[in-house]
Amino acid sequence: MSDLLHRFRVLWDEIAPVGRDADSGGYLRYALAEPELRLRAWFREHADARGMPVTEDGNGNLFATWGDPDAGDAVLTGSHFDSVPHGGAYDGPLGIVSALLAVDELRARDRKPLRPIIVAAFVEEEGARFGVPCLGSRLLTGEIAVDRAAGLRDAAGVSFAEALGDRPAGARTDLLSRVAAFVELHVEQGRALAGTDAPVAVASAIWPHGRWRFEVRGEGNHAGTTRMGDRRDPMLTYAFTVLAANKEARLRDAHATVGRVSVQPNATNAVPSRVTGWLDARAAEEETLRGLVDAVAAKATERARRDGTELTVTQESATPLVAFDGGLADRLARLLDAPVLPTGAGHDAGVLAAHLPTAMLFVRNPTGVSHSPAESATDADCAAGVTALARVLEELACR
Ligand code: HGY
Ligand code: MN
Ligand code: MN
Ligand code: MN
Repeated sequence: MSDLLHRFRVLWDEIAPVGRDADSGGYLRYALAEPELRLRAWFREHADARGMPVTEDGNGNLFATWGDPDAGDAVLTGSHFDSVPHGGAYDGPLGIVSALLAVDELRARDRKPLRPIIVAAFVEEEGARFGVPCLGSRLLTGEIAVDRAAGLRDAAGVSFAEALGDRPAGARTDLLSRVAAFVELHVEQGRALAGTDAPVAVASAIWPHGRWRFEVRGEGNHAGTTRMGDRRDPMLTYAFTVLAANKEARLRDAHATVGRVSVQPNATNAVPSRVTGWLDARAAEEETLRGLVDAVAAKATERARRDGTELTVTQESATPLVAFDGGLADRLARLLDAPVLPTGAGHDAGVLAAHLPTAMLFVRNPTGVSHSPAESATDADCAAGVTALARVLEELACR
């Protein structure tokens, strides 16, 4: 294991500085923008060094193949490079680095792929640049049409199509018709493994979740001359909505987060004309999730009426409950002697699970914190993750 520890550390030291913000220690890796482009170049370089041809599907997803592409349906693995703003180091890249090292492990044991093993780097998994999470995997499955994605714009107004640049036209490839299974390794993003003696777990399910935009319009006005009774202040309706989301989530043992807000005109001495907040809501069951969002929308609507503001609620993305392939999950849990656990975090695996047998491996995160610079994993656990992934790929694809 010490050799693997060393090889993990070498690769990790190469990518860890890329896109890391010196002040926060978090990562600013936006899809198809400079730091993430460097990681994509790193991926190509390391695939080339392993003799793994790299293809791009025109939607920005990268695929590196080990073995004869015509030898049968492939086993797909990998994850994403992009991060949330000031996100952690492991969320995404760990799955890609581990996949490359797992191929190395299998080669070192002189294993030969009976069917091709493809390592994927999916584009825009976090939705931090273009607003739609798992954009790359949803384009691959056809869940999102290429022309709808092409028009998505980032904060600077750059469209996804422009960001793709002169890559081949975003035709939906038929890759998935030639894939037998997908296995994504990912850092665990909660505390389920922290404090246990299990460095690796197998995923059973992903909670249903989605994103809703709450746009509140009121009357912009002067902070100094407008009496409180004369105001139609959208910030009031917004603030109440955040408190209602928090309360309704607690009542249902669900999760509600408003982590992003935009204010017009966003001036200290002006009553806002418009306040937009994005609700990220998640729950163990669909019905609970629907009840949560309906309750928050109803309370926000009532409050808007009182404040004299106009509220528009728009669902921007939805991920239904993902129940991973139970047979595959049990088989891998037995193979690895690993626990099985659900997660509230979305993943490309959650998108692909609707289209092919899919599994996830989680690597222990001692802090249990994610989407933050405090996200963590020890080298030993990461090496254990590589060993587990190699074992799974050997079981599914090698002789
Ligand atoms: O938001 C999520 O759950 C994932 O990390 N993109
Ligand atoms: Mn994430
Ligand atoms: Mn992720
Ligand atoms: Mn993911």
